[in-house]
Amino acid sequence: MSNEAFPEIPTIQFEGADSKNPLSFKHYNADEMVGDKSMKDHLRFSMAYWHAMRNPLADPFGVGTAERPWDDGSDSVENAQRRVWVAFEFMQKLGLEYYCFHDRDVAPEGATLEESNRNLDAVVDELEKAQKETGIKLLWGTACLFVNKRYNQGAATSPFADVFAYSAAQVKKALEVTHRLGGEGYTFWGGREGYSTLWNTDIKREVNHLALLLKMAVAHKKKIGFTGDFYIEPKPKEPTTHQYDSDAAACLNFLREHDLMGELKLNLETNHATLAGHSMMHEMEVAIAADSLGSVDANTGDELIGWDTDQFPTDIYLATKMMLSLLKSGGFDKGGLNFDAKVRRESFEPVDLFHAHIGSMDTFARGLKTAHAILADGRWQDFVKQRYSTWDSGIGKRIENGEVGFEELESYTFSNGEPSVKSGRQEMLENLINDFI
Ligand code: XUL
Ligand code: CO
Repeated sequence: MSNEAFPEIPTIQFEGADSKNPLSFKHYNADEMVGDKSMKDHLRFSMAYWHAMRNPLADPFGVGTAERPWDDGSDSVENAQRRVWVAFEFMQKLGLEYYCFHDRDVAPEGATLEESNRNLDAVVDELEKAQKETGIKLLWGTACLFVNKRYNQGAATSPFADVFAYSAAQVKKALEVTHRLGGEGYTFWGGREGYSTLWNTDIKREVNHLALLLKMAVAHKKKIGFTGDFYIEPKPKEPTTHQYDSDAAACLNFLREHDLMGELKLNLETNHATLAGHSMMHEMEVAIAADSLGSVDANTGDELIGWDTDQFPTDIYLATKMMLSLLKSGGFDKGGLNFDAKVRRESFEPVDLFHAHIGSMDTFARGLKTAHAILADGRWQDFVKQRYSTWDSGIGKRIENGEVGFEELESYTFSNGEPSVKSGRQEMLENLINDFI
């Protein structure tokens, strides 16, 4: 018997747009150059361990449906170690060069923190071996501070100091194993760092505690010599009624208030942007404007369902917009596109995990090529540059340089008269973008 988990599924190849083979890439051609980088180096695709390997595909009304024949269903360390090799076979067959994990997705939680740490070390031994054997790398690690009952009222923002202490100890270990595995980043998603009701909540104290935990993490990062990037992942709600890291702007404001700008960037997730009432392009542009775009959790929501459905992204227009923002900002440094997405409960067979990743990788390949073509054409950026050209000389330049105040602008306007204002040409620009899709 083969010890492969997916014996029927070959390594997925690029076969081009005319291929009828659903287990092939139609657009993602890893080594094809787009501008000065290969597709794989632009996109830096990553598998989310928690969804691809651990999601049972349950919903609030029904049990998990996922068929995962390699998994014995137990919470043993041996099962977790076996699963590592399944994950790496899966990533190799798809050409995914990165993965992301929470401490508790890869290894079972024990009865004490010491036991949890031992379990984690035993699985990290396997992850380290598998990384060496395959060349697959860790994009980022994180600590799961939201599943265990102790975190029901928050982790760093729990009203109970001992819970804060436990969280800090858990983050310390997760950071150390991320460092050991050569992770390029470390993410903080504040799953329960918010409130369910304001009747029992001291916001000022809680938010200060969150900043304290992050400052301790920054200090520990320096102490152990971890050179990866730190990210905060915004999300406005779910499971809490309100999460403090609600969107990119709120996170940036929090970082500025607590002197943490420059220490943490943002890991933006498409479905979280939607839940915040923003487009993903908005979130990306806000982060880029503050030099704080770190990484992306690529998925999509459903306009008709109000929660975080974490679907695999297949919308080429959305991917084009994301790639435009990304390329314009100079591309990923240590971040990547992590598929924080799950197959539908109805898509319960192992092969569905392949279809899902193939579709999204092809979608982003198309988005990348389209965005590159738009930027190479130049008309879009030229329009935007021209729109602001009155700031490049004359009175605009003097205002930007801080050389004039109200008095000068009053006398300028007395002599200049009514300003000349031109059309924003929204429809023309929308048509221009569509010409490339
Ligand atoms: C939850 C979510 C998390 C983070 C990591 O909505 O996105 O999986 O990405 O904790
Ligand atoms: Co996420």
